[in-house]
Amino acid sequence: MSTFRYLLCALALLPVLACADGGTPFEREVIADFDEPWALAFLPDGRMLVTEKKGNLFVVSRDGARAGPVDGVPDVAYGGQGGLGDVALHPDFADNGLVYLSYVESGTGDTRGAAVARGVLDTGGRRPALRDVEVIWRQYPKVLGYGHYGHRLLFDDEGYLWISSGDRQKFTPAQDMQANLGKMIRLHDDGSVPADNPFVDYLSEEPLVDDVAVYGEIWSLGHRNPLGIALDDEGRLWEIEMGPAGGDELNLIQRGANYGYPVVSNGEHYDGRPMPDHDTRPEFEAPKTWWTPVISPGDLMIYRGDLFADWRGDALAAGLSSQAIVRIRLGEDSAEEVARYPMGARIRSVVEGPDGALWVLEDERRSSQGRLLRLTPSEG
Ligand SMILES: [Ca+2]
Ligand SMILES: [Ca+2]
Repeated sequence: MSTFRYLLCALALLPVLACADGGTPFEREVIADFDEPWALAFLPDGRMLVTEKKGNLFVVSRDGARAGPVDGVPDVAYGGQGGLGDVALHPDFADNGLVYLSYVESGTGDTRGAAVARGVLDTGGRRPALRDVEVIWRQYPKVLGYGHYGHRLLFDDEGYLWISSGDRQKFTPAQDMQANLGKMIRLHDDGSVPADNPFVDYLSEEPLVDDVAVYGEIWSLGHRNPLGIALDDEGRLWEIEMGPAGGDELNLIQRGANYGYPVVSNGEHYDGRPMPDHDTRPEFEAPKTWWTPVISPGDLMIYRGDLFADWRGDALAAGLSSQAIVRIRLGEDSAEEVARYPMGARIRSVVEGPDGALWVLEDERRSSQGRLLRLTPSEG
């Protein structure tokens, strides 16, 4: 920051955004408007796939021009926190064209649950399309309600598909090995269960419900609403989840670990009843950092680029209620918020582009649609 700008900031003569940090504030470029955008993924040719919660998928070019909506996207059950969710490319997308989508589907009697489908993206026709769409995973059981689907997607460096599965606001399923709610899920790319998952040999003491066994899918349990997952340079998986009243968590995901919800949380119940804190039950894996008041994380990424060189290895959380991007320094066994950048809008997602810029989805703005922004370091 220049001395001149520092003085203006110190005297509060500049908008807070320009003074958000002693390091690098942003230049913002508005790329396009979207209706409740939820997720963004870059194609190898530099275009993007953008999802809108109501069920539309678009192919978007660098200047904001869009093709679509893409045909063949599954019907989604839109409402509350649910609809079309995340989008991810298969690690071999350049060869197989496979695109993965998470979304909410209806069940019997107004129940709902998240699902993950994949299909081959065809951008050769007049209108882009997904072909050969197949569902490869479903939340189990489907329950009433419209919240806490989680359903972020991530492929790791070994080609495994990770799905963050929320507790559907039902609390106890997060500790129930007969449900895949409130869990981190690890699968092969076709949805089958890797033989080295921690609970493949789990023996239930209770009879199976509906003859469905989901233990094998589970990598970790005791999560509430995990809305962001990201890999660091060492291949470690970090996860960010919304706490109840207080207690948003950033967790380092360990094989077979239990993250405690709803037995413990550093937040409390919304009705004011206390929920024991993590330090009362050391057998549960504690968060590496946590927030009260909450930031309401919508997504998580770890920066690897050159544009914001000082940030390499730091995590960035998209903040919904906090209307901010939160920068978190990750340590070997710790994490710490080091900066918070006010954005003036609920931030649903932050993604690093191939150019090293931050591509940001606003969830919504006052009485208007969400936007796609591109952030670069400001001069000076
Ligand atoms: Ca926890
Ligand atoms: Ca508590």
